[in-house]
Amino acid sequence: MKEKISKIKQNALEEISNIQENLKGAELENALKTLNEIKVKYLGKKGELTSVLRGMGALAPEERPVIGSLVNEVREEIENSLKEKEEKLKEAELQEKLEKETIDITLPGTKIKRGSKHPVNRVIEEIEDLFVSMGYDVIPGPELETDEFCFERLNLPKGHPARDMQDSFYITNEYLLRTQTSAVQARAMLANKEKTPIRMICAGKTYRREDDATHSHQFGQVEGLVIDKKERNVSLADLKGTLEVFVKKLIGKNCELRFRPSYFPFTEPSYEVDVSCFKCGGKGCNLCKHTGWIEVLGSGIVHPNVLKMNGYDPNEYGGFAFGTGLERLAMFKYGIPDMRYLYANDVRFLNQFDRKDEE
Ligand code: 2NM
Repeated sequence: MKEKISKIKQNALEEISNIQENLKGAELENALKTLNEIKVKYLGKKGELTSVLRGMGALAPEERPVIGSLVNEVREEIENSLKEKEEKLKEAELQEKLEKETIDITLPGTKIKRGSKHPVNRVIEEIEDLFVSMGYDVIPGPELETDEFCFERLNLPKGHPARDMQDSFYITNEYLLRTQTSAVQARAMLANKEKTPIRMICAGKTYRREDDATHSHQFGQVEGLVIDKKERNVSLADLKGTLEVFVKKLIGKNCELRFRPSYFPFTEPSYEVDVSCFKCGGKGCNLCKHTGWIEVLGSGIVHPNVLKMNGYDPNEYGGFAFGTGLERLAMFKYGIPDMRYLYANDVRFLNQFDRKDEE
């Protein structure tokens, strides 16, 4: 019996070592196949070593454990030898692959298509960067607002024409889509509880019930607010200087600003701000309707009622505010002739605003 087992071992190991290692292609494949056949021949269910175990019943009881452990030893040796050979053959297989599969790195790559930032979002980011550089905070707020923050606390009491149901998207009697981002400023003032200074801007989507060639039911707004103690003298001069920096950064260094008296419910006095026409330089053209000026901003000194209603004593605190529409700024900045391009989501339009200037 022992002899038979040692013969099996000798044969198996010999057959395994007979398999060459530096093979290629079909020969390599055949060698792997042969290796598997050897495994089945000796170690398989009907294999030679297995049949020795089966025949153990005929042995004397005291011989069984001796033969059993010998068979196990031999099985382990054959398994190890198989494994070693298999690793060598696999290694040869990999080597062959590496030699065959060369990559030509001089071929042109596949270009990955990337999206582009929407021009309105570009304008928002430019404005936010500018104001952050002047010490302002960028404050977000909800698009679904309450009547209280959108109107009441901004000095637009019930019955004011701006609150007309025809002009706003009311969800319930209390909730509506914000018609202006100033609602966020009211929230910020109330949350700060007379802490100063407040220097903030808020940019985002606003909604009104109108839709024609120059109005969309959804539009972008940015508004700014500065509040400080009275003795720090935040004045119209500061408002003027701030808006000059703002407009010159967005529209061009060489433009001039003009402040015209106007009316807003949340500021007193109020001003509309015009910029000298950047198309004709102020001579008069179709863009400025032959006036030489283009309206770009609304602004003013924060109304005492607004301060009072949002937790700041108007005898002790004061400041300025301003606001503007983002679509018009984007149109001016990029020379976009029709506002509707901004909403059409036509990739031929949007692709023109790729990220080249950011890289
Ligand atoms: C504008 C024009 C003038 C404004 C006022 C306020 C606040 F919070 F102080 F009441 N925020 N924004 C304001 C003032 C906005 O947009 C044309």
